[in-house]
Amino acid sequence: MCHVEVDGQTLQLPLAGKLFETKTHEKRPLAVGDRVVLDPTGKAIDAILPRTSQLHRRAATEGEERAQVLAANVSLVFAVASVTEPPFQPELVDGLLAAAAREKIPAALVLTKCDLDPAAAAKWAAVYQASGVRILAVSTAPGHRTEDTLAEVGKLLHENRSVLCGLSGAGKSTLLNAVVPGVQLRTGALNHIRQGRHTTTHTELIPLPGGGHVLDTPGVRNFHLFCVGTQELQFLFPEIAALLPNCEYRSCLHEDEANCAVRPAVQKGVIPVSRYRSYQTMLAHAHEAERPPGKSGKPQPRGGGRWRPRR
Ligand SMILES: Nc1nc2c(ncn2[C@@H]2O[C@H](COP(=O)(O)OP(=O)(O)OP(=O)(O)O)[C@@H](O)[C@H]2O)c(=O)[nH]1
Ligand SMILES: [Mg+2]
Ligand SMILES: [Zn+2]
Repeated sequence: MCHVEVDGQTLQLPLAGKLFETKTHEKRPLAVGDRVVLDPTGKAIDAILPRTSQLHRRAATEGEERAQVLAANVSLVFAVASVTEPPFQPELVDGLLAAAAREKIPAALVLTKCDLDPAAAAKWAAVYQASGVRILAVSTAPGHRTEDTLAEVGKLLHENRSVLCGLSGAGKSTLLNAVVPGVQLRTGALNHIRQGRHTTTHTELIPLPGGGHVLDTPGVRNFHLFCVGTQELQFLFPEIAALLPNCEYRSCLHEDEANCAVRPAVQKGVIPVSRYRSYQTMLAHAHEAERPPGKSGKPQPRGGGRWRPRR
């Protein structure tokens, strides 16, 4: 059953059986944020309209590689990460930002809990300065509210159909409660989170009074790109791609090629080490996926052929 907004009312409707029969690379036929067509009776979902964008990751299941779409038809991705408690996880943030870049969805990095560690907030803001995303350092703690950046988040929320994504306990639901009057989402205590429990348990599309829609998602532990190509990857890291013209080889992947411009930039601190490490990890997986079938021992994407991102 799905919740479908029809003429301002939310109905609970089933999916037509045929939607489960089409074999695709996706884990589920429908994603939160999808636009659908109902059957003539108006009692079931008959078709899913093509998506304008989708935030998706490699599904965490064993066996065949599948894509899990976390949000469909979004115009802005908020990567929400606390600067401490839980600690900032660069690989998760970089995976999210890369997935957004791949779909050409603008992204913003929200650094939460700045009241707890202002120095860490400044450090991570500096790391992402050249990453091409807007950085918003916020605190929602009473007495420490960062009114200016919270107002910026509010403005972006009202202008977009956004998705908030990040680690459990990062403060996604708290952020929405703090900036959107009338929204009262359940938020979790930290001891809860330390035990690995999520507070938000399913993704919901919330219409905002004053315009815009937002998808609050349950925390994710990782964000790996689905079927990404080795040559495509650097273009998802703008500060790395910017140096490609200075590398000797146009096909340089900035691993151990001669006269690469990227590695010295990492050594000099021009490219943050954590960003380059994330790139390396993603590249290792992309190499693995590009190996011919049988040699890698890894499952190949369903349908054989290379999956291409939307343009
Ligand atoms: N000190 C401080 N604590 C915060 C801030 N933002 C959120 N928190 C706390 O962080 C905890 C987790 O917040 P949630 O909003 O439930 O986190 P979430 O990202 O929605 O977590 P999931 O729903 O499990 O994905 C709560 O105890 C919040 O009070 C902040 O700016 N400062
Ligand atoms: Mg939540
Ligand atoms: Zn290079």
